[in-house]
Amino acid sequence: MPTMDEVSGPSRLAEPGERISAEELQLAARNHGIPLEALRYDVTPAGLHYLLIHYDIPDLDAAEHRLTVDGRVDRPLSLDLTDLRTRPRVTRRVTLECAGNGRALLEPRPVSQPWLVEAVGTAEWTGTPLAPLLREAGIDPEAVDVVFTGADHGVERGVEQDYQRALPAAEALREEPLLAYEMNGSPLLPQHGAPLRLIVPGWYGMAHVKWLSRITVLDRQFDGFQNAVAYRLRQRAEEAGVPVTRIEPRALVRPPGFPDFMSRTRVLRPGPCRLDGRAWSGYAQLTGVEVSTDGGATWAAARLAPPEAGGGPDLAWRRWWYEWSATPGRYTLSARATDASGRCQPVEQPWNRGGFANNLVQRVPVTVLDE
Ligand SMILES: Nc1nc2c(c(=O)[nH]1)N[C@H]1C(S)=C(S)[C@@H](COP(=O)(O)O)O[C@H]1N2
Ligand SMILES: [Mo]
Repeated sequence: MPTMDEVSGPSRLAEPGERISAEELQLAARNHGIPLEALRYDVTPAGLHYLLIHYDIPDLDAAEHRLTVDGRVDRPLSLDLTDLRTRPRVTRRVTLECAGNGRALLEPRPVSQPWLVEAVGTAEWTGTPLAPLLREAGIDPEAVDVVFTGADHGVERGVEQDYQRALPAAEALREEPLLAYEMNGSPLLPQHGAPLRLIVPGWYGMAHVKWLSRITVLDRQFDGFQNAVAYRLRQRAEEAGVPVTRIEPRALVRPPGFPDFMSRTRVLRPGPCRLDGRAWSGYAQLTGVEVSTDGGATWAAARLAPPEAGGGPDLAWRRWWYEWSATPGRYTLSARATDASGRCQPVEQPWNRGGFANNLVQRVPVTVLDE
């Protein structure tokens, strides 16, 4: 009899010099990134926001959909979308970034969704705060983890599963997490989790469970695949590793000029050029963004748009800009962000086997023409 292991192999690293495969291309075509020119928008139009879907988009009917809250609670709940929509409504601007962003640039390359730098987007998410709902259900004060289950189903490295991710109870009870039913003022699109998803501002994408159908409170640590096996930082396959949590600081350059069709090398005419882009961190407020035009040899301070009131981490990206006077030649543009926790972006790759939480500085090759 065929087994799951035959259809679903273990994780692996590419051999030295091994190119991106048709399987990786198949994932990349399903899970597109933000076109970098869309860094021009404060809020990413929904169709330009990156996507990451492990299995299939499930077939859900918003009118029939129910959210169950169970496990270590005094009063289990079963709510439909109308119930959720009559609860307190808040909108938060939040930057989502996939934990695997930058993976395809690593050496050796973890074979998985081959992101370069484009697994990011910012949306206005509207929904109802999670914590009051957990308190209403009477969450056990001894709760350890809260598990969020999506309606999507698949097999990954031999393990058949619903997509499930747990948050530590203390994180689930913070005021930021939302049960979101709208993105940018419209009902969620199928690919972004319709009709209901979790938003955990400041955390990498894997925590923001889409197609949310169940919330289960546990008095122990969750040992499901996406927490215990995937999404851990480890150097060797045998290590337990440490969980992937919040978003490391990162800045991206909005590529200036115009692109060559094939290489996407940027072409510019000489003269004054305002470089700009976006920067964010899930840990703390940004303290600065610097720009390099020589591949990271020298850095100059960029201007940074003011933070949101409140002094917390930059849960939505901030615009930065820098006045460059472009003279003919070839350049490599980079930007790097530093936050108030002291985290910064490395110019040497921060490598781990899954290719997670890697915030290596971006490199944008630019040719400035003679005239
Ligand atoms: N149910 C479910 N939720 C999910 C996923 C998934 O495959 N299934 N992918 C996660 C990952 S890895 C990321 S990066 C984000 C991407 O959210 P987006 O597609 O809305 O940008 O969704 C997360 N939520
Ligand atoms: Mo992700």
